[in-house]
Amino acid sequence: MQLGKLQLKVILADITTLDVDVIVNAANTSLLGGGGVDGAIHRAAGPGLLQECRTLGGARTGEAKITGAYNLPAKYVIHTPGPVWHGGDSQEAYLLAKCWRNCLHLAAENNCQSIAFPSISTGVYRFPIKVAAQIALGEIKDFASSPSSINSVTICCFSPKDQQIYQQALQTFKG
Ligand code: AR6
Repeated sequence: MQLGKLQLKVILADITTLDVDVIVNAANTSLLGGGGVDGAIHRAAGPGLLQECRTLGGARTGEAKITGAYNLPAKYVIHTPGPVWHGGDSQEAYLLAKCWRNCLHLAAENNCQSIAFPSISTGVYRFPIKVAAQIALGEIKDFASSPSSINSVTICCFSPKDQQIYQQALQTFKG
């Protein structure tokens, strides 16, 4: 989908293999690694990433912090702790929107042209993926309405089912 000068696509891939300027890590507030996509990114990047993450002092849910990407093909990694799903009345939607927004702005501040996101919070953190997809698209669309360095946003899914959900959200998205 084309949103102004920004190209948005939904793909099925391992995010650690993507040759984009920045990949987003669905981290936890320690920013010191974990399982899921976080574990995969740290394994593929190598120990330099953890060393740099140790200097960051963690991050609050919804915040975003940038590091180098070490052995990854990307230039940078943006780490963002998504919200844990507690049923929907604990500001989960607001916090997930904040993750997507802060990552996009931080990537633009660092002059990135292309960014790839995993499905933040929908794994171990159990955020319902259909709701998450609407939130993600809303933030991308808002972001695309102002000029920035970013011309490509990729949502990188890790299962065909997840990919189908984001693709369907994209097709039916009205803003
Ligand atoms: N490439 C792309 N997506 C992936 C990959 C990969 N290599 N591996 C997993 N996913 P999760 P969360 C997908 O659980 O829910 C960690 O321990 C996965 O299928 O990684 O935000 C952190 O340290 C799912 O769709 O992140 C935190 O403690 C999506 O990535 C906690 O998990 C997110 O699932 C964060 O939980």
